[in-house]
Amino acid sequence: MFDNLSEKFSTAFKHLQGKGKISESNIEDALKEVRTALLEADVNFKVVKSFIGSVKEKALGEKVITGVNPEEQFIKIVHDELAHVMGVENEEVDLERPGPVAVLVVGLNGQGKTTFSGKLSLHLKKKKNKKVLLVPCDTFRPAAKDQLITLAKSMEMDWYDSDLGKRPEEIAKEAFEYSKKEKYDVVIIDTAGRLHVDNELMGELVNVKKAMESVKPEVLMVADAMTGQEAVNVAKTFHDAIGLTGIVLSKMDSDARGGAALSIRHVTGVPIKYISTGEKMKDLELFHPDRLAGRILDMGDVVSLVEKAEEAIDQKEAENMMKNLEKGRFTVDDFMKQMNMISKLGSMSSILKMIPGMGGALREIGDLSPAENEMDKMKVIINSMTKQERQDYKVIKESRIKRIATGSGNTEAAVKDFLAKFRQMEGMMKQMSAMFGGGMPGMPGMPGMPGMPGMPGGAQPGFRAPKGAGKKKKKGKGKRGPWGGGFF
Ligand SMILES: Nc1nc2c(ncn2[C@@H]2O[C@H](COP(=O)(O)OP(=O)(O)O)[C@@H](O)[C@H]2O)c(=O)[nH]1
Ligand SMILES: [Mg+2]
Repeated sequence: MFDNLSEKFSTAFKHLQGKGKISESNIEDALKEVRTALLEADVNFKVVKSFIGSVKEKALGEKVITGVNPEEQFIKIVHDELAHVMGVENEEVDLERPGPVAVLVVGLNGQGKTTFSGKLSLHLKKKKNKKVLLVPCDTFRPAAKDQLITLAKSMEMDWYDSDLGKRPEEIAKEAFEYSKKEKYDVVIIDTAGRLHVDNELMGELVNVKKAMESVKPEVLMVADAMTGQEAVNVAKTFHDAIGLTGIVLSKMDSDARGGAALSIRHVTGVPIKYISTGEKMKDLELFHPDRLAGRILDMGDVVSLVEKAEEAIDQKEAENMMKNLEKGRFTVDDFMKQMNMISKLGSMSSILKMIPGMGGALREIGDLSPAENEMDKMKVIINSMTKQERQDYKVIKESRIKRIATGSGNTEAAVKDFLAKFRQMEGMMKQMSAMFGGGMPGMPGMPGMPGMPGMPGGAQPGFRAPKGAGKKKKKGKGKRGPWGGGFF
């Protein structure tokens, strides 16, 4: 996400390194590079112009704060301005009204409407405790109905058996009546798209919207973030024709240049409500402009990381592991559980990018897939071990090594290599648990992982955490989170 932009910004900020204070002449070069970076990221030129104007005004108007160097000050101003152009904090679908709440999901073909409809249903059911009905309403591409139903079934979500022979507005109305009768809280209607904006599509959507008018539907447009300003233009057309209440940026996991995220709100006036970050149903995030600004500037996004960790990590499992560790025990089973927890958080690079300063380090390292492959290889080896072996790897001698190698499709050398690495890890865990008197949180480092960067030594000089980072309130889960510094 935003890799190019991050890189360009970090070069721009270097212009202010070692300067005593911000002045008109010394921010000139930095501003020029920020401007180029934004334009290259396909940000709308009007947005760029107003962005640069505000940053300049604020930078020159800033009081000299002792102890804060100009580079840090400038980064902070750019950060706040980025958050500002992306819009308001975390507006979600409005659920505070008498239901059922109707949500129309609109957009062109292939943008991620059906996927988002599924994701939103899961989010509202799991996080908001809502009874949700999914309604296929794409009469243009009938296969979309099966796609939505398959998703619904995989999540045990209710769906409406739409009659695709009817007109979309009829389907929407019928489904809504049904949801009233069955006391649903939210009805998500997955509408049809087209390859391009055309009158037929707009007419169809206007009719669906009209049919729902009395219940003031939420109208969310899904826009592929990779398409940059094109997405912005489409959003504007949709908004003018049917009136949007929110935008969903999809495919933010791909190499989005940033143009859509940074322009769409400014140009259309419609708030971004969600971002879609992958093909899986759980890959949905609420829109937090300040956190996204932090990610763009390589400040990481520790708050989101902690939230993800809290969701993915089984508290009980983590506590058991802690108890083992306090006794100085670290088994292959524990290691496997840790690797599984990490995998649940997402790809390694996506996790690392949320850590302040790691974006830069990642760019230097490049591909992290060797480390991920290594983890997968280890898992296969562990899966070929018996329960006893996982509890006490020391029983593994020559004949067992042979068996594990054959079972996992590896060479004996690979199994031995794994055991050697594990022994090293075990030693480290013991050392750490002694050092911290057992108070050390979960994740061990993984020695010998190829391509694994070290601690955020690659942090940018003069880095400052964004305001509010790490201020997250404790959720009463005990003082010592299951999640700790070790792995990173
Ligand atoms: N990587 C990625 N792929 C996505 C995301 N959202 C949707 N897709 C993929 O994009 C394709 C089109 O999505 P779909 O929901 O069918 O689009 P629709 O035509 O607008 O309903 C599918 O292959 C999805 O798996 C996302 O956030 N990230
Ligand atoms: Mg679809």
